[in-house]
Amino acid sequence: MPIVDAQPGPFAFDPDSTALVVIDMQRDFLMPGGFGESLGNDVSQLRRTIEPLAALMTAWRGAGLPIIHTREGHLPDLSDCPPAKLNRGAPSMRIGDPGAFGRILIRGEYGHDIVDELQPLPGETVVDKPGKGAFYATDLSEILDKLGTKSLIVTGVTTEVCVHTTVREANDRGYECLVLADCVGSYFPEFQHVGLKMIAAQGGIFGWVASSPSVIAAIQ
Ligand code: C5J
Repeated sequence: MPIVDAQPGPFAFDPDSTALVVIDMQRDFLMPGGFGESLGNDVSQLRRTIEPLAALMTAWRGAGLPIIHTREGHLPDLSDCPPAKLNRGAPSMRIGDPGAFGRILIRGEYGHDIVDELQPLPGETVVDKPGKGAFYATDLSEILDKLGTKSLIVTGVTTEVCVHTTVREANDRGYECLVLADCVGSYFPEFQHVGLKMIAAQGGIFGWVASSPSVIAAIQ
């Protein structure tokens, strides 16, 4: 059983029952000129995850293990977007408004899709989610059950929002979660720091934290 050096202690996982989850690596969040940057965010804080994540995905695919990509977004008629979420961005930039890369966070738009460097391969699972957590209003549980998944390696953006929400949901559903510090990103360095600490605190209250080279080494 591969073992990864992690916080708060070693993380052991069976690759045959482990999935790599790549959360919301979408152009709307990561691209210069896009939605995230237009809100005043520093996208370089997210973009630093692209290179290590690409290397991890290559190794993960090379080992024949499953990758699950997620995208946060909504139907074009916004019927799956609660008013409380929609109105949060008013009046400047709201979900569904025209942005530099199409309507913001709307399924099918260029900005809603995953950045070129991390595009899913044909046959890989892409879960479209209307919420922050990847389990809410999706069939992720059923997908993981079919794969026989017990452990998740969690990556993506943003650390304190969709990564955290998904890890908390997964933890409550009985999954062991390892979050990779170099493959998750926040626009806010202090949230990145504290967000990771919160996961591994109190003996790993939501999971473990490690870095991608140790996972790559463990599966080779
Ligand atoms: C946000 C996300 N931050 N993927 N989405 O709205 O974390």
